[in-house]
Amino acid sequence: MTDRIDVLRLISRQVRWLSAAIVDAANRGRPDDSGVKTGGHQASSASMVDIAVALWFDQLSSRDRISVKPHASPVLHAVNHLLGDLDATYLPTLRAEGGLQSYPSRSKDPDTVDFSTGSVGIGATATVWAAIAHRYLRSHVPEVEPAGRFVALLGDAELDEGAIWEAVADPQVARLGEVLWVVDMNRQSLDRVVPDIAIARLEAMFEAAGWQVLTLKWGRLVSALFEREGGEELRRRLEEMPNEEYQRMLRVAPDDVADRLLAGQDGAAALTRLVLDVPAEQLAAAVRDLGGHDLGLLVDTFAADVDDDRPTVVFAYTVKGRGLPTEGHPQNHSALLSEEQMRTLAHDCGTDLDDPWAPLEPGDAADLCDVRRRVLAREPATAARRCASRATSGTPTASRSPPRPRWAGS
Ligand SMILES: Cc1ncc(C[n+]2csc(CCOP(=O)(O)OP(=O)(O)O)c2C)c(N)n1
Ligand SMILES: [Mg+2]
Repeated sequence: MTDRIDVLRLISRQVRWLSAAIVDAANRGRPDDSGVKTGGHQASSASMVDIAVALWFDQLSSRDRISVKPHASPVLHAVNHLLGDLDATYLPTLRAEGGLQSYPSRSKDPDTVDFSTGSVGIGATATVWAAIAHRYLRSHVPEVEPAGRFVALLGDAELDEGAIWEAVADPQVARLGEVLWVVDMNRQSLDRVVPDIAIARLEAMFEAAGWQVLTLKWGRLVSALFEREGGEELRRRLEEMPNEEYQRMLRVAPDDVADRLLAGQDGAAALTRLVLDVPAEQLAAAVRDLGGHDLGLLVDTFAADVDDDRPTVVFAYTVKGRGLPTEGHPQNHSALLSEEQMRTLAHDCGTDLDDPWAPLEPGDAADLCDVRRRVLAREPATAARRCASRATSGTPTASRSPPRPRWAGS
């Protein structure tokens, strides 16, 4: 039996593959004469894969509702596909008429989407207003069932939006323990590496508004190096490095990482000893070991550290384009992988570009998908919802067509 986190890693690899392949199929796979590319966001998706996998494949319950940053819609569809909620025939249809929408859409996408997103910031705040609306309904309509968590997965540039701060600072919101926001801190926006995200200021703003703030900066691999002699110096070097320099370091060959770390560090004897002692591949893995990619750390944090009596924001540090050849590149926002790059990615992910939607081989990862499909199966919306709707609108809703059942198999 494979370790639980190793199984999550296998699923993460498959979600990384599928989300890149969904965008690839929409572009290279659907040539069109207009000369205008279809587009899609492989790097924004790759950044959020591990956070999504930790939630859907370990943490979420069927009562939870989740909002996904607009440019990670391929991740949402890849997850829904693995959970049996989206047929493979839809996977090549991103941005095609009648197909998967550019951004998650409750009304137009064929699979389960809890919140429509697209205008950055708004989708995240919808979780807050949904939590308040649900509390109101529960207090007025006894049949309304308890909610789970209202979760938002945000891009870090969404924190530039005024709508976010209007929601964060609302006095009612500080009591909403069911709200959980996870910020994909890739420190990149549309077309630049954000030079100074002023994370401490953002943390203080959430804290001042009564939120619990959890920051997952480093994963457990590099944290173990921080414990060794010279480790404190390594941490300081990494944390004081400007984001541009950090992201450049991610793009050099493993053999060159030590030189990058030691550049300008003359006389740092303990740091030099540590860096030269760690094998190059391990050092390259360690410098990109950010909290938002450490599946064990993510599931433990979601399971144990999130308070129930106030909203929580998790700042999960990530690399934009994680695992893709565009990893950490300042111009990667809309970059599309070439056929050759897709072939290499397929190989790295244990799959085949010529059979991109092949299901997972029978085994632990496929079994976990089945288990999670059953756990996340939702009851079709029933009388309580219709009753709640009547209570608030004053009009009967029986003549409306019944809401479509969610999760396949439910
Ligand atoms: C209200 C609004 N303003 C601007 C945009 C254009 N826009 C699309 S994505 C984005 C930011 C992307 O950065 P981030 O949220 O950090 O996500 P990432 O791609 O880095 O994962 C912006 C400004 C938008 N969609 N909505
Ligand atoms: Mg970003």
